[in-house]
Amino acid sequence: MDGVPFVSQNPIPPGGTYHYQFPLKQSGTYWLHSHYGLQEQLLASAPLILASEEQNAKADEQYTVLLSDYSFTAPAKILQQLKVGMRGMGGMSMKKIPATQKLYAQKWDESGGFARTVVEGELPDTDIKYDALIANRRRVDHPEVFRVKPGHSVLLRIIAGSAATNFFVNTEALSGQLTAVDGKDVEPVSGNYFQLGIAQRIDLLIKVPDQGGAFPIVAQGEGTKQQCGVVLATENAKVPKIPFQAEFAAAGLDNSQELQLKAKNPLPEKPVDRSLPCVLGGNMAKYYWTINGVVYPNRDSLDVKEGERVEIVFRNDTGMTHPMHLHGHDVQVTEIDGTKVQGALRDTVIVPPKSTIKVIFDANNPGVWAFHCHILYHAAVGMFTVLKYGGADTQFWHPEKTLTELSSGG
Ligand SMILES: [Cu+2]
Repeated sequence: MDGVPFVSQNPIPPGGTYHYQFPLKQSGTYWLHSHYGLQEQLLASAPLILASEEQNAKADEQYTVLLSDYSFTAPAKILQQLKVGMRGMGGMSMKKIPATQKLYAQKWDESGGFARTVVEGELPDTDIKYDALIANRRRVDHPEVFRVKPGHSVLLRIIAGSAATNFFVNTEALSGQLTAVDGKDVEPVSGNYFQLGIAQRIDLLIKVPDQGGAFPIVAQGEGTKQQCGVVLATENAKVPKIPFQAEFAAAGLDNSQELQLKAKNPLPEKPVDRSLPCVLGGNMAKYYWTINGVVYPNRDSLDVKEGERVEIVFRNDTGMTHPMHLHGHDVQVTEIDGTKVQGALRDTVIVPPKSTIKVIFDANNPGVWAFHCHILYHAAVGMFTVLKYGGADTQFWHPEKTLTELSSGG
């Protein structure tokens, strides 16, 4: 029961009720959102935290931060403007100005972990200029303040619930440990600057200094200076102002973080029974985005059989990063641009421009499952397909109705 209209259920009609029932097989940081039309952009979303005793024991306090992007323009109008090449509300022309500029990016070093650095580079391609980025529905001039105790360990569950914004999360003075991604534990990695793609989650374990104080946790959007955040503050600490804009725009997400991640509980060794190519293509000017050269719903499903070990080979032929999300399964990253890794288990995999990334999963959850780019407007124009098990119940799968759903505006 994952709520995808015309894939695994019918939409919930206005005034209707639907009971979702599912056994809890997992724990961790998740979120939920409308999968109908463009409603997700209207903040029809919420955190879904499945806490386990093991996770609760990790920290003295826990807080959840839901990051979103916000526009005063109706989502249907945003999509329409993208289609006529206006590149969102900023009215940017189609051709990117190639001039390089100073950008914030993530660097890795063995001693300190992930940190922020300044590089010379071009702005990454993004679709939309938003009016604001928000954290727990608040702008950065009015951030949520979590009152924490000096010396306490804090588990921050950070969720990129954005429609079209990839983030960098900056814990500034508080270096932390990345302990889980997409609800699944990884071998802890330290640092204070982390990548977080659309729909992904990171769990950060942070220690409040014994002397107390106020500590902003800031999330900056890829390709923009815009930022949002929350503040951890001990009693009586003066809460500092977080600026709306960072000094430099943030670079594009890349593979540097993913290359360092190791699943705590990797999938068992097993030969691959089936390899599914997943070529990401499209055209920014005409604004269509494809999987294996075709747009949804004009396409076949990707088919698997129960019990198989399946590999997906993502190859991104476009100039944009695509956060690829598979419903109903956790995939493990096994190869990044030719480098083999025992990577993280995830449900959303960032595929940067020109990258090839391999993941594996076990086909152990029969059904018809949505598989799509989690940039809302990419999925809406066709960067979407389904993973279908042989013999699965397809009673709700009506690809053609997806178009009706979209034209109704959401
Ligand atoms: Cu995409």
